[in-house]
Formats: sequence, C-alpha cells, structure tokens
Amino acid sequence: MEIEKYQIAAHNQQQGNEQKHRFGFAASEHPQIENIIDQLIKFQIGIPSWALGTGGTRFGRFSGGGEPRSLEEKIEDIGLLHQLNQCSGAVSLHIPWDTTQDYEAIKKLAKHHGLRFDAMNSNTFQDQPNQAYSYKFGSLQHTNKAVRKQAIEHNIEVIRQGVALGSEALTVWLADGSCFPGQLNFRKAFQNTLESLEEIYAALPAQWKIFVEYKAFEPNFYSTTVGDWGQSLLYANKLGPKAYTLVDLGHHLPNANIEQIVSLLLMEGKLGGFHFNDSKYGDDDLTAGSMKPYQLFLIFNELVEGMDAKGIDHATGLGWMIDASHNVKDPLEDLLQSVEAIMLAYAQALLVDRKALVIAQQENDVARCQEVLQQAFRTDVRAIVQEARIRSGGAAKPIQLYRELKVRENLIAERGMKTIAIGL
Ligand code: AFD
Ligand code: MN
Ligand code: MN
Repeated sequence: MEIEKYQIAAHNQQQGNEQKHRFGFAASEHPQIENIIDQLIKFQIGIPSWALGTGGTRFGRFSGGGEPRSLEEKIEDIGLLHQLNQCSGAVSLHIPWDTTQDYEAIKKLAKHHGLRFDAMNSNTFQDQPNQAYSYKFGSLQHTNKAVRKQAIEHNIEVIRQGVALGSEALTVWLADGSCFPGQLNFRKAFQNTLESLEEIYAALPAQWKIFVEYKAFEPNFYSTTVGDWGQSLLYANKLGPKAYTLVDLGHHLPNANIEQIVSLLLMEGKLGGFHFNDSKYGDDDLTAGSMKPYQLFLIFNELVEGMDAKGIDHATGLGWMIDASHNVKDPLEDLLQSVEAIMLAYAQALLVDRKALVIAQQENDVARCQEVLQQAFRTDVRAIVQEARIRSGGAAKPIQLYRELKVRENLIAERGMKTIAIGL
C-alpha cells in the first residue's frame, strides 16, 4: 500500500483554520520560528527494520496482523511512515534478518520511498542455522578464537552488505557478558572483544563509522562486556577516530543521568548515534517520550547545546535512530508516536534561551536555571512541529490519517493476518 499525495493534501485541507491560528500564535511568541522550522524539516529519524512487527516478550506474542514478510515490505512500511510524517527518511537494517540478494532493487525501492540506509546492525546474539560455532558464551569476547573469528567475519559481511546499499555505519551491539560471578575473566573478555573489534575496524571503508552500543544487563545478568558508556568509550578511544559510542536510552541502570553522559561524549567527539525509546523499569523498548518526556527534552537540550558548541550539523552529525519493540500497539502507530515525541523534544530544545541559561549558570542562580529550561519544556510546540510537517508534504495529523485510510486493514488484506515480520 502507498499513500498518495492527494490523500495527504485532502486531509490537510480538512483541518481548516485551527492549525493556522495555533501556528500564528507560536510565531508571534517566537521570533526565531522560521529558523526552528528549517531545522525541524531537515531532521530525519531512522526506523529500525526490527520494529515493524510485533516484538512480543518471552511469555508470548500477540500480532495485530499485516506484518511485513520481507525486506521489501519493511521498506514499504517505512515509506508509509515517511509519507505521513516526512521525517522518517532512513532505515536501519539488521543482518542476517534483512539480507537481500538484489541490492540494486532494494536501493531503488528505498529511493522510491525517499529513504536512505542508516547504520547497519550485526547480530551475534543469536545462533543462525548452519553456523559452525555457537554464541551461547559470547561472540567477540569468546574464549575460543574460532568463535571470535566467525563473529568478526559476520560483522565484516555486514559492512560489505551495507556498502552495497549505501550505508556508512555499523552498529555493534553485543549480548556478550556473563551470567554468574567467576564465569569470565573480565580483562580477558575485554581484550578479546577489543582485538575482535580492531579486526572489524580495519575492514571499515574510508567514510564509515562504527558505533559501539552498550547495555548494562540482559541477556546476561551478571556482567556485560560493553556494559556502560565508560566501557564503550574505552573501546572507541582505543579503536580510533572512526569509532564512536551509541547511546540506547533503555540500556542504563535506573535513574542514570543520560543527559550528562550525552554531554560528555559530545565533548569528547565520541557520540556517534542514538537509539530512542522509553522505559519504566529496564530495557522496556517503549514509545519514545511515553514515560519520561522531560528526560527526553533534557537529553535534547544537551544535544543541541553540545552540537552547537562544536559546530556539528544537527541533522547529519549523528545517527538518529529508534530502537523499540511493540507488544500491544500497532507498530506503525507506535513509530509515528515515537517520531512525534522526538520532534517535540528537539523543538523544545531549540527554544531554550541559551544566553539566559549561561548567565544564570554563571551567577549560580539555580532557580532561574530551572525556569529557563522549563519555560521551553512547558511550551506547547505541537503546532510548530505540525507546521514543519505540513510544509514538507506530510500529514497534519499522521495517526488520524493512518486510521482514516485504514492502513492496517489494507496491510492485513494484502499480507494476511498471521504474518510474522522476518527476524521476529
Ligand atoms: C537490542 C539492542 C540492539 C539490537 C536490538 C536487536 O538495543 O540495538 O540491535 O535490540 O533487536 O536490545
Ligand atoms: Mn539499541
Ligand atoms: Mn535494547
């Protein structure tokens, strides 16, 4: 299914004057509004190929039907999102789940939908059929060199596939670690992982980056070999200038100050990319902004401040991606909500009165510092984000139009009720 431009135009027409009034008010309040709109229009968020189907938990999986059965259908789904919001213009693939035999056809299809290929993801957290060695006790960290070699070769193969598609980054997320005290020698596990990453790093083409994603726990429950941002930064620093840390919002211990992590990684020039999601308890993979919208804003506040301090282009300087899972919502509706929440937080961060904040910080006027931040956070920026979306050809109300056009019903009719997205 594809959404036609005229359907979006008709929907936008039906909205009447409400948006004009709300945006007019916002414009009267914020003289820099056109600048903000330009930045919002440029900002694109990568959709992970694994978030288009029902994620499920280890207890069960309740599909809503019409899930993409192939890489082509995943790209079509992201195309639908991008048509609706005009800011989901990238896809992040997972190999081997999304391996294709016909790169040119996939590139053509992505281009047709206005999508580019963001970071490629390797997978050494599962065993694949016909694989010689098991990853039960880790991959790049493994005590057996043959297992490490197999995992290194897989990552190099992912780079090769990414090159064929025009991607320019590899994200390595390792499930490596240990479940019980004494199981691992931490230093040996680190050294093995570093040596393995060095071999992968050596295979990166000139323009490429490698993102080292960290996670505090799960599937291992005692130690994780890339367990936090400090460990990820150690690897990134040792590997060299093409290596960066990737921050997944769900991969911290409770109450971690993620905005401070982001600020310091940016300062060090080592923040490479983001996986947005939200959580209440752990790596819940919930809709971005659904639990802690203030935290999301504070993270964007540091991102904007830190990127501006270094002259980094907001839209292209970092890899902006979602990493989510959907147990109870329609994955496409959920992704529309996540993208919207990210854009709202970004817009609010752009509104922060930086000069006033610097003065208040300098004067240790703590109450004023909070006032400045919350002035931006409590501003209703929905009309601003909506205006940016409409101007770039998207729908005024993406979820409303998605429902009016009965997109899910159409996908079920096309693909069937019992389909399972590849990889899930
Ligand atoms: C994991 C990690 C990582 C990985 C993904 C796989 O966050 O980004 O690629 O989920 O589904 O939790
Ligand atoms: Mn992730
Ligand atoms: Mn995760």
